[in-house]
Amino acid sequence: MESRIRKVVNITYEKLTASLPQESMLDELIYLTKRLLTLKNKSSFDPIYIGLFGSTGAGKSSLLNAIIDQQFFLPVSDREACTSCMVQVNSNRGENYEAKIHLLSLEEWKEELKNLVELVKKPEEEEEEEEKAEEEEGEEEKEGDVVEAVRKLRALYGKDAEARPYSDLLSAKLLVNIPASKCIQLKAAQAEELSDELDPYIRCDNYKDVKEPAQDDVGSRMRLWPLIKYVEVTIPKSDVIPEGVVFMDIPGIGDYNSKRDEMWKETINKCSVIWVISDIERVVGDKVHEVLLTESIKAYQGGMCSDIALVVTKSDKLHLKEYLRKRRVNNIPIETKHDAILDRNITVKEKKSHGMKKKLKRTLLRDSEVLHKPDLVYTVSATEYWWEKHLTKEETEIPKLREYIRNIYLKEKKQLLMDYVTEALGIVLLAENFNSTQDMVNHYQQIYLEIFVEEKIKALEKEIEKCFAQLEQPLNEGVKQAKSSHQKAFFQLLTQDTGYQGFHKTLKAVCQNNGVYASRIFARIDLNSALAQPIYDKIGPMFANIFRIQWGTRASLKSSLDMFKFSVQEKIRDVWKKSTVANDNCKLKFFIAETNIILSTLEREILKKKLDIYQSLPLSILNDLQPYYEEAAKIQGRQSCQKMQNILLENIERQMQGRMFERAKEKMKMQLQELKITIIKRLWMDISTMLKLVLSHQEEHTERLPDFQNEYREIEEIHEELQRM
Ligand SMILES: Nc1nc2c(ncn2[C@@H]2O[C@H](COP(=O)(O)OP(=O)(O)O)[C@@H](O)[C@H]2O)c(=O)[nH]1
Ligand SMILES: [Mg+2]
Repeated sequence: MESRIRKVVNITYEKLTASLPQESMLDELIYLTKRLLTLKNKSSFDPIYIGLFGSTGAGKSSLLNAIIDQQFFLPVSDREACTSCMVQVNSNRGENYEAKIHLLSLEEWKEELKNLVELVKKPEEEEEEEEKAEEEEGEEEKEGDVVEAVRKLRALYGKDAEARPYSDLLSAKLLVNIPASKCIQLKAAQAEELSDELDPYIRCDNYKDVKEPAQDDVGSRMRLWPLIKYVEVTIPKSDVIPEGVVFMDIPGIGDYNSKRDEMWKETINKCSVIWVISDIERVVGDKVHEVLLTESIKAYQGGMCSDIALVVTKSDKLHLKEYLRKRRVNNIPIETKHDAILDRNITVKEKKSHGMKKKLKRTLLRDSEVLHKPDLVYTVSATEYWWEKHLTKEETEIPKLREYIRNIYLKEKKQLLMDYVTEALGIVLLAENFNSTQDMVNHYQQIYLEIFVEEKIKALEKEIEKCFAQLEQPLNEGVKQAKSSHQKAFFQLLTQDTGYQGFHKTLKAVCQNNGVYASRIFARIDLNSALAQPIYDKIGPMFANIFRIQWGTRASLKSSLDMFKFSVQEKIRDVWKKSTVANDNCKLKFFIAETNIILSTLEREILKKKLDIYQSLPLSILNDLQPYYEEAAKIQGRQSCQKMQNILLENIERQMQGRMFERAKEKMKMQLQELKITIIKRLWMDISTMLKLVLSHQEEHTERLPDFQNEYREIEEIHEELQRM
């Protein structure tokens, strides 16, 4: 269907441009050609992003390899050996496997360097005692933030880099060259070959043995990893993954570097589907995936996400004897590992689906589509997909996930195609229209229509205000809640009696990064969002209701827009019927098609704006707290940890009791107000332009366009077929 419609659009364009006069084109013709050209050049539809969201080691890369049916493609991490950067997997029509490694610019690196140096700084004399204990402990906590910072510095500046001051490092030459393009491109004919090439860049385990700056090629490659911003890989067209699907491998906690962290957030928000990935041995009890689920629900609320699932990995990891001993119910006898795996899969699914539904219901609407999916939880095994030792391919559930992707893909693609066809229909109708010298309505009817539309837009503005006003009460309740609650997690962090010695460094990093820090030990810390959470908890369902796009209810923005559209379309049908002017229905059809396009374009823009509105709360809070973060970040010397805690606690408490939350609320309301104005302005402009095109008194043009009857019929046919699907 896509190629059929593209063909018609191309033919229409050729026909039109061939017949156009060279000079003094009428406005209508200019408009028409421009629209058609835009449509023709829309080379591919927006990709559909699927996010695999999980901690390092959860099995994301292995899962992706299985899904794309390439056993050795994305490097798999054995014991923390791979950097946890974001990886984007596309497919294209080419023959090759390609990778692009995007690097931080020198400026972006310098910004990170400053924070890293602070983090690894040697203790000043007064602090020494505090620190000594920590150093002794150091060896044990390999994953710590400080250890990671040291690794990065050593990779780029050589041995003992952590002992050098910032100014020194700033002027030092990096042991690697950053290519001017900030991008390294690799290409290979085979998946494995590319994987081998990619591997040294993102592996970071061997640097420790490299004492001296390795100037050779491989050594240099192995030092680049701290600079990687993200990696983009492209696989050739594949039978298992439809074109236009993009996978995003998203590490669980975000990133220390603010540029990367920004990207991390953006990426989550552009995913249509988010899979929270969790290891089966951790999924029960471990809380990490709960945090990830909360992040995903935020993306569902604020971003493009319309579907969430929990994918539990490594279902093959099972010790039969242990499992049997722990298993309580004995009604179904289990003898083989195969049976035990499947048995556990069922239990995990039941338990996790239940928990997820409970959590989703708290923030989303009861009739949200995601709550009514047959499967919320998948239990997969990437290893067994290749081995088939205990499980069949079907039982690894990899094919099931592919089916899932296919369904999402078809659903979204159908919608995109529908929009495209509707637009084509409108344009061809407009072209047909051009030749007609008949007026659609008489002069009075025209004025009458214009007034009608103007009034309807005014009424719509009121409706939108009413719609947004529904947030007022939950917002107020949220502010009240935020002020009175002691926001446990948040205060726990700040008042932590540091059982963990490196805590004050973490706290320092939190302050340096304005309250947001992806710590290896404490997972993601985001003080501003944590403070806003009680408000989010209160407004959640209503916010979802207002911005819902599936089944509009009376309370939603979409239903106000729909009502507006229907009443305007109804009116023009009415006027057209009563028109005394002799008339074909070509103009009427154009009008209907064009209003549909205007409104659906607007809806897509609203979806994008939604994110700004949703994020306005923590941004406003950050704005109020910034001076105190800065103040605390400067603290040095004896008992710096205690001092930092005091500054933060005192000031945050004061701000909380002051108007911080009210200001956040006002910011959100302001954003809503802005959205309303944008909607009204856009509608007014687009609809009056369209009315002018349809209703303006037509004079006999000297130019005549060719006949587009055939093209029109073909497009209409496709349109109907799509509707029946
Ligand atoms: N037994 C088993 N191990 C797996 C499976 N998938 C991944 N792993 C192992 O888990 C570790 C981390 O996997 P990786 O895909 O790199 O995780 P990522 O960091 O999330 O990308 C590696 O040692 C893999 O071999 C699985 O299905 N079964
Ligand atoms: Mg990985």
